Amino acid sequence: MFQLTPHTRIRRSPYFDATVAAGVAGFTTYNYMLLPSGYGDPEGEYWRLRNGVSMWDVAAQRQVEMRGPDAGRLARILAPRDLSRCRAGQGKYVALCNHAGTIINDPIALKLDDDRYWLSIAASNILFWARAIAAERGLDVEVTEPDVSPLAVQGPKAAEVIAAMFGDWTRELKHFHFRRADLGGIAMILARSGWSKQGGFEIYLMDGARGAQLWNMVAEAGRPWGIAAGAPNAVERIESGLLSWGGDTDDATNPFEVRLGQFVDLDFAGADETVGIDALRRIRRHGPARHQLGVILDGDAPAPPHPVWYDIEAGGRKVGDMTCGVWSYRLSSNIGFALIARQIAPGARVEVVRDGRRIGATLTELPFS
Ligand code: THG
Repeated sequence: MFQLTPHTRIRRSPYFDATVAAGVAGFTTYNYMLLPSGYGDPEGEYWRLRNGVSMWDVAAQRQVEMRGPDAGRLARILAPRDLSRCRAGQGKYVALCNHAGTIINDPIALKLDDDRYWLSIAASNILFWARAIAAERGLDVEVTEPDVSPLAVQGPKAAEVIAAMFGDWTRELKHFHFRRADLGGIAMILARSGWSKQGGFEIYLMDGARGAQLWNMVAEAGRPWGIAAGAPNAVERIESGLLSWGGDTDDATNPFEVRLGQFVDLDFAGADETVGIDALRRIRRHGPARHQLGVILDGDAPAPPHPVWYDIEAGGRKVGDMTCGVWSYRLSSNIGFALIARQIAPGARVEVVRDGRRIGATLTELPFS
């Protein structure tokens, strides 16, 4: 195998030393930062997330802060979703699009105050995008990347760990809502969110010098529930149908193709100035060309990692792509997502072309379970 060559351009998270001490086995990069990808026991990490509780360094989910009199207006220009009833302390999942209606990121928008928003971004450069749009529209807003680094606590036992740390009020926190909750003199925000469907929280550390301290506090608080280090889990997220922007999308994917239409509003007050709104209205009128389904491959041996898209064929011609794939420990099958011609329906039989071989497969609705 080969190694990732260090470079100062590829940043370390505030939790870097703690993850190394915890035995991190691999990293990927995300927003120009190292993102741990596992600790050497993929199946154990999966079951801990499903049955217990896991802690993840997700500092690479960087924040784009928009601050100033036009912060709300910039949020509205960037996000085709009605945020007018979003309160301070509330977040919403949004599909940022370019002028063609192509998704360029799928962040959580957090409203901290009327004049202060964060976009908690997936891996694309929204700092540059937001600054460019703000300047072109002549807005009075400052766009920065603050010193904020999320640490996720995910799994059915996450609520116990978080209540032990922060108190019982956290049990009532609604999904995507958040509150300032400093602990041990460390500035942080606690949110109910996270990139799994097993329930959980994200602690947004607001002081990069205190990463090891926060990591150790969570590890200590979680000990009674068997907490251990993990990472955003590909198996769980595919079973649960969560989108990975940039992995499951290409340079022509619009929100309606990948099941994000439910998070897109087209006719709210001020929508006419939102980037991409005309294209999105047109796409909704005509219907998207592709849609996203689950795919279950025939055979019962775990497939190798899935570093590229695989062609999906039906009747001998290409009808779409398999954009991700994993061995599902629960379904005992290789499963993944298909981005495929809209005419092809769930239940259809197709062939996935992997390394020159054709593998029979069945399409299904998402999520798998
Ligand atoms: N947490 C934070 N920042 C993030 C992510 C996160 N930035 C990058 C990436 N993840 C953004 N993408 C997603 C994708 C899906 C969800 C959250 C962020 C998600 N979706 C649920 C769903 O689709 O079922 C719920 C959506 C809803 O009901 O509104 O949770 O994880 N800080």
